[in-house]
Amino acid sequence: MNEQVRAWVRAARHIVVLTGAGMSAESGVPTFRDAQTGLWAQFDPQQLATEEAFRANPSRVWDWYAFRREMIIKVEPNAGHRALAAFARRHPGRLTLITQNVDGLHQRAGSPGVLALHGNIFEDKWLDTPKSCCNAHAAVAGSPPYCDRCGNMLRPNVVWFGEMLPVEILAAAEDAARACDLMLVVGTSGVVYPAAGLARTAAGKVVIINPEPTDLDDTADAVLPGKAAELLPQLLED
Ligand code: BJW
Repeated sequence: MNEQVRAWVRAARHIVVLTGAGMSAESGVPTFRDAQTGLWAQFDPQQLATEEAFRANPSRVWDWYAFRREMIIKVEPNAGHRALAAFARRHPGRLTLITQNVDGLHQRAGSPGVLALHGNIFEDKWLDTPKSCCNAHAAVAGSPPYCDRCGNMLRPNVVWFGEMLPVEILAAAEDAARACDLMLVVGTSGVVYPAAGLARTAAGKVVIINPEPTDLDDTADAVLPGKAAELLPQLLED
């Protein structure tokens, strides 16, 4: 089956790669939904990944993201991230990389034009619409930092449940999915929408790369049971 998929890669004029948390698992970043080690195995997403949770307990949510930032800053892109970046360098314009990950590892590996659907954990933004007094550089240090004039708080620039994805990035991802001849869906459980819906609207063949079954397997032309950092370098070498 790998040989069949390698042939599809070689023949495809426009490849879309949609990645999720499993893409970074071999770098040492926990996934969300793994039953033993996933982030949600220890924490309830509704208590951490919603605006409502942040407003109810800002320091708890801020500290959880601060903990994850400290963890992610210490890890490195893996062979899968590097294989994607190298392919894009060798084949300019042939690969569109869409990620649900907020860890920035694709960008650190050198992938150009990454469409980051769920934001960037290393950026902050104001919780409420900023007023003229809100200056992120002058925010009072705290957990979370805040504006000393109006009390507005900084929050991580990630997309929580119930929030809209960045409109232009989602539109570009949808266009790419509708125009591709091959989509590789790597390391995602496929349960979170609208990201998972991209695989269902892909114009071309869909290949799942994941050691476990996913909610998107029914839409796939091929399922490769394996790990991202092992399979991507094999599939993407010329
Ligand atoms: C490996 C591996 C290895 C391990 N190699 N693989 C339609 C139907 C149903 C519900 C909805 C719907 N449309 C919208 C919704 C609601 C909601 C949703 O999807 N809910 C479902 C959970 C039921 N969606 C939203 O709320 C979205 N917003 C939205 O729709 O706005 C529109 C709107 C707004 C208001 C009113 C009306 C409409 C926003 C979703 C935001 C998701 N945010 C999070 C948190 C980001 C910040 C943070 O990091 O804290 O994004 S949740 C979390 O899940 C994170 C991830 O990006 C996302 C996806 O998870 P992912 O990447 O798939 O990880 P896992 O852990 O689930 O899977 C890892 C996989 O890797 C596993 O399969 C492993 O086997 C595998 N793996 N090792 C390869 N080595």
